[in-house]
Amino acid sequence: MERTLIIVKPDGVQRGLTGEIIRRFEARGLRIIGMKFMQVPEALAKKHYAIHKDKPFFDGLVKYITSSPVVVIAFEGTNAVQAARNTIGSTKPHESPAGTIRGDFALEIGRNLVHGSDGVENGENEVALWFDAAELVSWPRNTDPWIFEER
Ligand code: DAT
Ligand code: MG
Repeated sequence: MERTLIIVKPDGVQRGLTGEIIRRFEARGLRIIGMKFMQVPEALAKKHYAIHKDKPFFDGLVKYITSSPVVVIAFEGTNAVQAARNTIGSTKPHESPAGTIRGDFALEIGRNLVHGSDGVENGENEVALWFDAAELVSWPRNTDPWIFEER
């Protein structure tokens, strides 16, 4: 079972799109295993975006994600990482197809509403970075057999 870290970024929360964004992942079939509302500490933002630390947009990215509260969700599911990325859309919202979160609600790269892990290993690592083990709940959802095929 894969894990993916989703963040409703400050613009998503400020614009009142938190519910709409979570709804799409939930409707897709992903199972919530952790969720919290928080102001992101600068040190955590820098760790999360460490891969971009030498990019010209790094400082702006850290400023954006720490500028106002976010909602962080850990999801679990088969193919969770790629499925969530497809639900989110492209990094540049104006190139993102209609029907995706960014394609439906965003226009600019620096206001792209939502984060999702970009690989299976990153999904594991990001969930571990943002959540303590005690904040994650492992639970059998009654609809699981209707969403996850038995193998
Ligand atoms: P994504 O959020 O689609 O996973 P990413 O991991 O490549 O995209 O980059 C993280 C964030 O950094 C992205 O959501 C917006 C910002 N970003 C990426 N490339 C950028 C660029 N060329 N100019 C400005 N901001 C950029
Ligand atoms: Mg990314």
